[in-house]
Amino acid sequence: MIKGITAVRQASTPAVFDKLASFFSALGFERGKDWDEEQSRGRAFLAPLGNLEFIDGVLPSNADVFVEVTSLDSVREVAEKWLAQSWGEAEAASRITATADTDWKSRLFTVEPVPGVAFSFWEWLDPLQGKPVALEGDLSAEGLRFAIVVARWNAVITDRLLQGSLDCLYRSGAKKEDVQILRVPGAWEIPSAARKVAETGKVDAVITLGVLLRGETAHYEAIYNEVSRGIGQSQQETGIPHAFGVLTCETLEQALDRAGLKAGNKGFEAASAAIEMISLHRKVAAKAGSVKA
Ligand code: DLZ
Repeated sequence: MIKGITAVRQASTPAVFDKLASFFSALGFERGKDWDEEQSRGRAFLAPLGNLEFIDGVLPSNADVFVEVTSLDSVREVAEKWLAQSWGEAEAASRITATADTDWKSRLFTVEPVPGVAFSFWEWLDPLQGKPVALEGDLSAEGLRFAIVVARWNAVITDRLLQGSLDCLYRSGAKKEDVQILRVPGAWEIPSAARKVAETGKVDAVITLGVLLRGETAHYEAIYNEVSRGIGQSQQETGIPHAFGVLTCETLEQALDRAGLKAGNKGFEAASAAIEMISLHRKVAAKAGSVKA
């Protein structure tokens, strides 16, 4: 399963390393895991989305990292201020290009925080790109509290789902102390544990993980219906988002595919849905004037 892309850049000197870290911190990037060891130091900066693009044609700038932003002008202001402080007013101007339209309906400027290392920042002219305006949840889990209810039945698979959920939560900014894990015997017990923990009012979302295998489960349909109904009912009646990560498969092989092999990891997807739904609930409430998103 492909998990992410990391663009690694070697700083030519310790001073360049410090300058680059200072520049990206000033821009407000979310921080990743740093390290300081005898052989090397690392500073990590995260973005909600990453992709790798190969281009057959002319590049819009000499930068080899392009950062998509919203509010390009505000980003530019921060970059200019940082340049002026780091290099002085006179040199600052030579380290940043004018903001110009590109040929892909966006605006872009390029900045060289240190000589020979360039970054282009850009934003869409029409950020919605023709799509109707919609309220959508964000994918940051910073400061959010979660309960994961995971069934022990078919643990070889549910452990992988749990790993996927934790991976998503931590990489999205959740703190370890804000994630409770509740283990239950089987899928049948998930709704009751989910409801109990949701009712404590101490979690912002519940993630439910289990595996029902048709071949192994007598009254498979009846159990599945009751598990899904119970989780849905707990969600509706407590008002706390419940992500549904209960797999229903014909075979163990199919379940393994959905737990990190060929078909992604449904635990990861359920955690991501939980984060998004917390944010969406808050936005809807904020729009209605009751809570700050
Ligand atoms: C009993 C049972 C069976 C046959 N199959 C499954 C299954 O495929 N997946 C699962 O999560 N749990 C199964 N269980 C256990 C029930 O969910 C429940 O834990 C027990 O019946 C005890 O109430």
